[in-house]
Amino acid sequence: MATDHSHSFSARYVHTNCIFNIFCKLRLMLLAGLLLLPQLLAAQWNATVGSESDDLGRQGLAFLPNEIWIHAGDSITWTVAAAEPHTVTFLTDGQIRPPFNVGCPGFFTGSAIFDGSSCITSALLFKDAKLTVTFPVAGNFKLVCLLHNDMTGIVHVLDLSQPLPHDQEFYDRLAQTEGRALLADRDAATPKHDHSQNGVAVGGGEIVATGAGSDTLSVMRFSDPVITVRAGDTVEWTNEDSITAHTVTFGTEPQDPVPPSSNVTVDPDGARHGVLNSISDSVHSGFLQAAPQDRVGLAQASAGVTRFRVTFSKPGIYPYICALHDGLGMKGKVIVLP
Ligand SMILES: [Cu+2]
Repeated sequence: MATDHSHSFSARYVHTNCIFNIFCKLRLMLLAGLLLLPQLLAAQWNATVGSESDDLGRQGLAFLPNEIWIHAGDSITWTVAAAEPHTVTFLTDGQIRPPFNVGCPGFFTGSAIFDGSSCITSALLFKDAKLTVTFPVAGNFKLVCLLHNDMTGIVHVLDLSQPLPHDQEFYDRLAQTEGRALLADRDAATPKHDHSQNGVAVGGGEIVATGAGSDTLSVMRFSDPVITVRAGDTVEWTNEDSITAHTVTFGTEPQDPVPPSSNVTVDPDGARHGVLNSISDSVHSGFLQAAPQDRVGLAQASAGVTRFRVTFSKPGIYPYICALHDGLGMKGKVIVLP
């Protein structure tokens, strides 16, 4: 008992003394610094999501840069840089890909930690929205967007003993170059399978393979935004984008854009078909979208519906939109002459 008492007395004495001793104070600060060192060493990286042309018509669906090397304990902040929304998502290996509005399930807002053991995702992030992810353990982690199938990247998280190949400045430059290169791809918006006299391509796109996954360019435009036909003619729209869904919507926009409106029938070749008898009529194609690519071990996907036809029985001017991308300027007009 006596020893204990004297020990605590002497510790208190030393501690009290320490407050007035400048060297002792420095030693305490050094100790505190050493304890905080791992946090001080952890770096904060920045990356962008998406790129776009000035008129918003070309959207680069990509993580920019597409691949990044960091240390365990570091964080990356992804900021959306385009009008098309995206998610920042890390699923676990073998996890079934969930719909974007379900999350994985649920969503993280602001920040998240990913160590490969349980998934994390943001909700849809619109322009300037961010998600910061901290990676506490080493590993190579696949990054995906739940809205766009072929928009993937990789984060390489290295042990602290490993050197990092690049700095933030390098990634900033790479993000710019990758984003611009994707938008500059000119052949993506050229209609390739226009077999109809009154054909309009609905968007266009290209998937670009990178060492870390894939970037996608989607052109959110109708190839001939104004087309002139005669009463009784049929116009045919074809979605030529590799992954992005579009619609052709005349009149009132439906609540649910996925199915076609009830006045749409199916032609023998699988194309959807509507008839407009007046400029005040409504007709909606529903989602026009390519079938997803098949993969070994998964059920074959059925053929996608990419084509929509509308027959115009009366003269007039018929404006229409893509219900998903009219905000990006995806609008058109059919002028029907007598
Ligand atoms: Cu669209």
